Amino acid sequence: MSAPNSNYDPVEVSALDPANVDAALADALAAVAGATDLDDLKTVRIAHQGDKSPLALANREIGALPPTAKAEAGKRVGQARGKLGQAFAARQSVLEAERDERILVDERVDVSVPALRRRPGARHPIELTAQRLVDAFVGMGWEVAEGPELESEWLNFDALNLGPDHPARQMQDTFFLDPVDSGLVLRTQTSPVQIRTMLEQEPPIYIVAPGKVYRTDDLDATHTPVFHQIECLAIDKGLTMAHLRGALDAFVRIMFGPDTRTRVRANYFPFTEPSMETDFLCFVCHGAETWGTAEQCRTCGGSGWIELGGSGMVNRKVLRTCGIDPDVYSGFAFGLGIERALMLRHGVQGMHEMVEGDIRFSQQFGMGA
Ligand code: FA5
Repeated sequence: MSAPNSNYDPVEVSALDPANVDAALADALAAVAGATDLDDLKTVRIAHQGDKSPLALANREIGALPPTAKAEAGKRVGQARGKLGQAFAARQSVLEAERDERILVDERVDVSVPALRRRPGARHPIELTAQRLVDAFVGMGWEVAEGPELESEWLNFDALNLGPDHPARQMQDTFFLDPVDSGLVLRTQTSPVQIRTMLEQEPPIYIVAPGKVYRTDDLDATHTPVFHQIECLAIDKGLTMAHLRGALDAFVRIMFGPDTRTRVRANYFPFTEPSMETDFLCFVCHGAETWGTAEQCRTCGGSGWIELGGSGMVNRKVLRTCGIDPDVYSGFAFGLGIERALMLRHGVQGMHEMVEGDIRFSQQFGMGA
């Protein structure tokens, strides 16, 4: 191995030649000045400051010089690299400022442009009405009960004293499920929730059960094939028709206001005995008998009373089916259609409006945006 060359003159090493160093610096400074954006500057940096750049190569040559030559060559190359570093830093801040300026322009948000308003949905008045009724009963200590919409025929009919040959089974037009012997139906009423509850719980029982029900009715002003009912059931010792009247009155007052009056008339439901139909005093004409007159009330048809729903004392047969001794316990139940109640309460002209799902319908009741 040979010793370092003590006569070495940096001018003889072409990379360290002052003219070449100056030229390399001039090239680099020109490239820095010509960089138009930060990506460009990055490429220039690799070419003129990277390991293979002329100034980096010159710098490497210094190590091989004799000590006497190192200082001068080192100063020359060092100064060139320093100037280049400063040029890079200065160009970088200029290009960064330009980029920030451009972003501010490109991504400018015009706050004066009217916003595209996405209107939120609204809860349907039927749902809110059901909720209001449920809340009222929960406030009196009753519990909420639920059942499936796909129900067994036995619970929807048989257990409610509507055997297969019972003529009243035809009262409710039913959607049966394929195959017909599956024994499943879309429930036609919320009354099977009564049976489910009585089979599962010991009395005393006080439940309220809102839910969706299905019948093969055509859509018209007062019918829809999918509608909602709310069912109430109370089983306890010593319950009588008076308790049923009291519960119904409370129910009606909450729903239709404190001055609403009810009346009951005889009716027939296989699962209640005796059974009643409950009417409430028309909230528009307040019971005026306007039938056949020029002022006939459109809401109640002039009778002065509006049909609310079915009710009655729970049939002893139904109690026995559910394992409850009818000599110890008695109970009452009632069920009404929520659409009808809403229609009558708010003067809604027909069922169509309720099922169309137009948010403007809900907005009439102050619901939604
Ligand atoms: C029943 O469904 C009984 N389960 C109610 C009952 C419960 C009686 C507990 C006794 C004890 P009904 O078939 O009458 O009864 O229906 C009750 C209410 O549902 C009706 O008063 C009416 O308000 C509503 N309703 C019935 N059919 C429709 C329909 N197609 N569209 C909208 N509402 C309906």
